[in-house]
Amino acid sequence: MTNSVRMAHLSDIHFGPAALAEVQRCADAALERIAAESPNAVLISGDLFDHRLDAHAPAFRAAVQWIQKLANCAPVLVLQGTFSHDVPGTLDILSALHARFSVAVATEESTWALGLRGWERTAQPQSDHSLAVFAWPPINRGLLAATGDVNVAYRAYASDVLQRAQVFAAHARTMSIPTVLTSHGTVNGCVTENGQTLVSPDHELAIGELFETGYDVVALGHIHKHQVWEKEGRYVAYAGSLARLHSGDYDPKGWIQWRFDSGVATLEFHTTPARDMIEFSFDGPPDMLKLQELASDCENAIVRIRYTVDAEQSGSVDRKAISALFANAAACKVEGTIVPRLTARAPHIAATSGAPAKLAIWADTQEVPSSQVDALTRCLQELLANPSEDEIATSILTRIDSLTMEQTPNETSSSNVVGV
Ligand SMILES: [Mn+2]
Repeated sequence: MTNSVRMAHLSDIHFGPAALAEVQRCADAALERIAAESPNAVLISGDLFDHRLDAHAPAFRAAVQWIQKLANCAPVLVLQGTFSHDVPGTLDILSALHARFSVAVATEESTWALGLRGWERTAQPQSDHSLAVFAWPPINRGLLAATGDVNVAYRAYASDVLQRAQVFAAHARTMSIPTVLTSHGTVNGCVTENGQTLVSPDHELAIGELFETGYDVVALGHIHKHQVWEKEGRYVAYAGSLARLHSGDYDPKGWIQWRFDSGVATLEFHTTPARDMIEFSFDGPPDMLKLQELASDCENAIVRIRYTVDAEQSGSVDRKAISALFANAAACKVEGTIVPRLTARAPHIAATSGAPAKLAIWADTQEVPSSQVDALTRCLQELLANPSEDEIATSILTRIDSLTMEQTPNETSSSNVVGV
């Protein structure tokens, strides 16, 4: 084995018709850099495709040609991604590609080692191997749910896989071969490209468990935000998507170059020329002249325009006209927030705090006689002093009772009146 090994780790390419120009530009930029750097191996940790594609679709051909060019630089290992993206069976064609090096496809749990002729599927790495990889692609969770709770079944399955992975890494380590665990799933506590933190015990991967497997590097796909965890010189990392695929994603896009020097792993993040994510924010209706001016710099960018207006102004915002200004952008999202207008019949009373002060202002404006103001103030103080509704109710009832008893005898209650 050699003392220094370099592996390019790319992920979530998403070749498909929707963003093909963007994906192609970023994929070509990565390819150019990889050709120049000449790493010992290339790993793609899932989601090469965006969805089911026909063999004659331009996006399918673009993906296959790109993989072939990568395989002219170094041996390529492609991991199965999410089933809705890498539809089962689609990746198999890649292993038939003719290139300087071979393309290996991992669609099931499998162990690989990098030899002189490229990736070899092997139960145990040998001393002439320079890198050992445990591939753990997604599985169909539905198949685990035959009996009982699917999440409980999944945890038991995952624990078995990680145990096998641990044994494989331990063996490689006895021969000082660098180890990589690659998977495609969600790490509990990771952050998405929209800045949302995903927390649930039902996510496929737990960061602590991944570190416990003892791999130098856990190279992940699925989450499009590039992020890295480090513990005692070992790493768990998402390469992130190669291109900017969604609105709200402000992060640099790219791929990781891993380097293993005499048992020490290091990483370098290489960015791709992903399109810009540009946001304009207005407090009030968007300034159309300003937007017209700004639109010329937004060609091919993902544009987000946010504004906050009150209910009366909302009708004056022409969202279609705003979108039309950004017709050259890759996407234009217009998001308006309407603030409901609070109406107060007596704004000076509404603006004053405390019921007694409000009462005083009201009495003043209504020219209420001072004796009545005093009585009302006393009532109010009494109400405010009473801690419970029950006490208020009891005191009112007591007062009604005493009023009834003070009734004069000639006052007759209506029930005693008989009509003739
Ligand atoms: Mn993906």
